[in-house]
Amino acid sequence: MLIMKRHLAFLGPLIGLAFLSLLRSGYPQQTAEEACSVQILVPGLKGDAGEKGEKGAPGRPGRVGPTGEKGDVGDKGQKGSVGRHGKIGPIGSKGEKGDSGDIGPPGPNGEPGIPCECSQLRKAIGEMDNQVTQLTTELKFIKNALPSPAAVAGVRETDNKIYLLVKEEKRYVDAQLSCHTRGGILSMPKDETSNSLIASYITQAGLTRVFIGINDLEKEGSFVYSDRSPMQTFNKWRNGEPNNAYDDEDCVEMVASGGWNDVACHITMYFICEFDKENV
Ligand code: GN1
Ligand code: CA
Ligand code: CA
Repeated sequence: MLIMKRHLAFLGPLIGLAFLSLLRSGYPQQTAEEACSVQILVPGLKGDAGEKGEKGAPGRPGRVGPTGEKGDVGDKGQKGSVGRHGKIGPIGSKGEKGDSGDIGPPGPNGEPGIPCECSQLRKAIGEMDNQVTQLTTELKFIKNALPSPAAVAGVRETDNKIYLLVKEEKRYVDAQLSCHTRGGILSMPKDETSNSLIASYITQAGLTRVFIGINDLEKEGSFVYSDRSPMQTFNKWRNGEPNNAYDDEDCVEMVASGGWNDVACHITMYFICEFDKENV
């Protein structure tokens, strides 16, 4: 077979092709002697058409076609499932203060204290008791042995009030302050009895006028007593008063006759304080 192939190469491709064709078409194999002899091989007649072959394997996918036209918008899809929780938001502003809580239970008992030295305290209390007893006795003497406390102190009194003439020239506000310091208030004649008593007090002292506790400092023309109670129907205004003269009269004086007159608060004069007997 090796020898045959060498001869075929020598005779040229045409002969080789013809020989191959014979081999494939089923001709009997030649011997070495036959192959060496000079022969011209020519193609035979075209055979009959063979039977239709079996269906071949599917071809390769074709090339990607051009982009088609945009279709109509489809129907709305179904609602998706709930998404994941979002990130925690920023801290909110401080809320309003809440109501107070209930009162808690009582705490535990404290440590026992150091025993006190009571004898000194008992002694001091005993001394004070003695002083109170002595003072009570003296006060009883003053109240009972003399005609009246008014006679002692130069004051005037009604059933429930005591009036004190203070012979210090002061402006209205300072007079009021002075009465407060003494535990009283600038006198407030709220009825005929008290007004008459104050008037006689002024006369007996040889005076012409004193400050009393009436003013319209807060609202012009709206007179109130020094305890801020509004003036009632009772009044003792002199004829033509109150006139708020010079647009500057917001305090009130009582003259010896018992009449009232509004005057400037910055002028100075004596004044009369009154005290509740309950508080004396
Ligand atoms: C006094 O200063 P004169 O006479 O104008 C008084 C007034 C009276 C007035 C009555 C400081 O004013 O308050 O309304 O008399 N002023 C003083 O005529 O006393
Ligand atoms: Ca006035
Ligand atoms: Ca006046």
